[in-house]
Amino acid sequence: MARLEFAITCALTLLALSSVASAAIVEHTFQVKNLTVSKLCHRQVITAVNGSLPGPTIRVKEGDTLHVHVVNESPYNVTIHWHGVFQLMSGWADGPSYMTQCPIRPGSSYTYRFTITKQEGTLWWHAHVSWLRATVYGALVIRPRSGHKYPFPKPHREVPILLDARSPSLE
Ligand SMILES: [Cu+2]
Repeated sequence: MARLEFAITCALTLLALSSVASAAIVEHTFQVKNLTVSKLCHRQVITAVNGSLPGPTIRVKEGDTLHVHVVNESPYNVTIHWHGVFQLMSGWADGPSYMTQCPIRPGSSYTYRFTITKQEGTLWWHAHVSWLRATVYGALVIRPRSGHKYPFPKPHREVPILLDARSPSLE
């Protein structure tokens, strides 16, 4: 009986270690600051991440832990909402300002740390304070962990499509 318990314990330990071993820590730095863009012959100052609109696409596998260092060099308070991420045991990293965290003040930084658990697909991240969400956003692509299949036929090709959510008042 003791041998059976030992064998079961070893099997469970190996199973736990194999799921941990396939996960990674994915790190990004978001530099939030103002920049001037030209669109339809109109110059405008916007706030964006890493100087691009939309901001960087984050690619992870299910089970990975995401570390995103947000450096706020804009003149505004900012938070980043990880839209649709379950945030199991990491609700404080969800991002809505004044709900799960105080805003990241101008000149300050904050690191979001959370594990993507039990979900796959394409989500998005965006600022969750005032109208910054109009220009501070990007895609979050979650692929199945190594050795696991997509919950649907594997796509031939993937192209994230982000719709611009700018307010008419910013046009
Ligand atoms: Cu959201």
